[in-house]
Amino acid sequence: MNMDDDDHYQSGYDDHYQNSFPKDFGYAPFDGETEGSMDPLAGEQKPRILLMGLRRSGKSSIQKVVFHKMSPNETLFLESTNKIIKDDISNSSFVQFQIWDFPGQIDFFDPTFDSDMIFGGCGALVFVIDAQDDYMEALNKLHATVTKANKVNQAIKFEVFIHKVDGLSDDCKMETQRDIHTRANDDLADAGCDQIHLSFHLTSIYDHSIFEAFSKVVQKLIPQLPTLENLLNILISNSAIEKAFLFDVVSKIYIATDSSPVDMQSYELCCDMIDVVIDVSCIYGLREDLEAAAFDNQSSSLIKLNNGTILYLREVNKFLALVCILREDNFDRQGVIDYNFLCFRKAIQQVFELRNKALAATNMTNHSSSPVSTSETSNAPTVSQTGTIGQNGTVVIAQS
Ligand SMILES: Nc1nc2c(ncn2[C@@H]2O[C@H](COP(=O)(O)OP(=O)(O)OP(=O)(O)O)[C@@H](O)[C@H]2O)c(=O)[nH]1
Ligand SMILES: [Mg+2]
Repeated sequence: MNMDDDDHYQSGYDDHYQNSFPKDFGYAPFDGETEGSMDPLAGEQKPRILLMGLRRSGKSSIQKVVFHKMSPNETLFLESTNKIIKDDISNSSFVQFQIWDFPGQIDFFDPTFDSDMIFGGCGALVFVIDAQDDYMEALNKLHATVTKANKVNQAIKFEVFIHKVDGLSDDCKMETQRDIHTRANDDLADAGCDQIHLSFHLTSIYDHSIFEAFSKVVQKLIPQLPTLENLLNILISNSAIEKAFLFDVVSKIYIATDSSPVDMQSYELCCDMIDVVIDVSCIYGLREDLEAAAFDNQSSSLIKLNNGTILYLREVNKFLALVCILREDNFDRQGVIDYNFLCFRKAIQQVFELRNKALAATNMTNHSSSPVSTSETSNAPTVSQTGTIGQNGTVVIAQS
């Protein structure tokens, strides 16, 4: 690459960096006017994730860091939120939802607080607790929030983020989690609400834990998750891959992984790989076409680590990338892996097609504001161990 013109290079880099993705790739701000657009999940129908918790617990920071690429240090300058901020996350066909960021001081007993409307279409409620602060008040608020929300909508998934754990030692993290877990569940049991299930996550915006936790929250809202996991399991077992993640490239949320346990280091490695690929692509990609995606159907990358491990990234569609971790010895037969990947990609496309067809059909026949249809799960291709996909075409994965 010719780097003779430093200024040009620099400004090109900045432009590119800031526009890492084509406009329709990023997350557009919610304008509340999505009805009537071509988006099959337009307007009310997108499931909602609510971010609640006391003031200064870190709600807006989480939303900005995960979905708007804000650097953690910049969150120091965020102002307190004084009204509900609705953010439409429409980057991927699988990850389509709205995030509602609430002000810390929201009062459920205020007559203007319409709990039916707010909790009605809600898929998940993320309650953020500042672990560096005294959390007794936060636990009271958590209890009040969860019981109120559960009365309105029993389908809500409750996710408690024990947040800002970057300031705590490992022992302290565990102790805090245990304490919060016990107290929150005891409060629910005392109130006779044992049926409410809370999931707990230790999070911080200063490492990958917040992305990991959000991945798990989002995965619970994806009806096709079992199909995706099944496809990943088939792919890795037939290709001698150790671990595979299906990533939403913009947010670095993984929307599915195979069923082997996730270790944080592997996830971080894969996140870092996506950053490297996007950055290199921004710098060295075709500059004359700034709108060209830093991530497109040509995107693929292979990184060899000095411990005999390989990271392998392939584009699955406009929004999704498959990132695999495998041993170098097993990469000898790259042809088989690549063939299997193509089968995997085809299967994913079929899942998308079915989903879009089901949504389009629902939209044609029904304009009511029912929550996102899960009817496609019944139509979704079923995957058997041989890798055959339903009646919509056969995908046979080769044995490595
Ligand atoms: N150490 C640490 N600080 C954090 C973390 N997340 C957020 N913060 C800081 O917490 C402060 C409050 O963050 P906000 O995101 O504004 O909190 P909020 O919950 O939206 O507050 P309100 O809008 O007033 O309800 C900011 O100074 C952030 O930098 C974290 O993971 N670790
Ligand atoms: Mg805020």
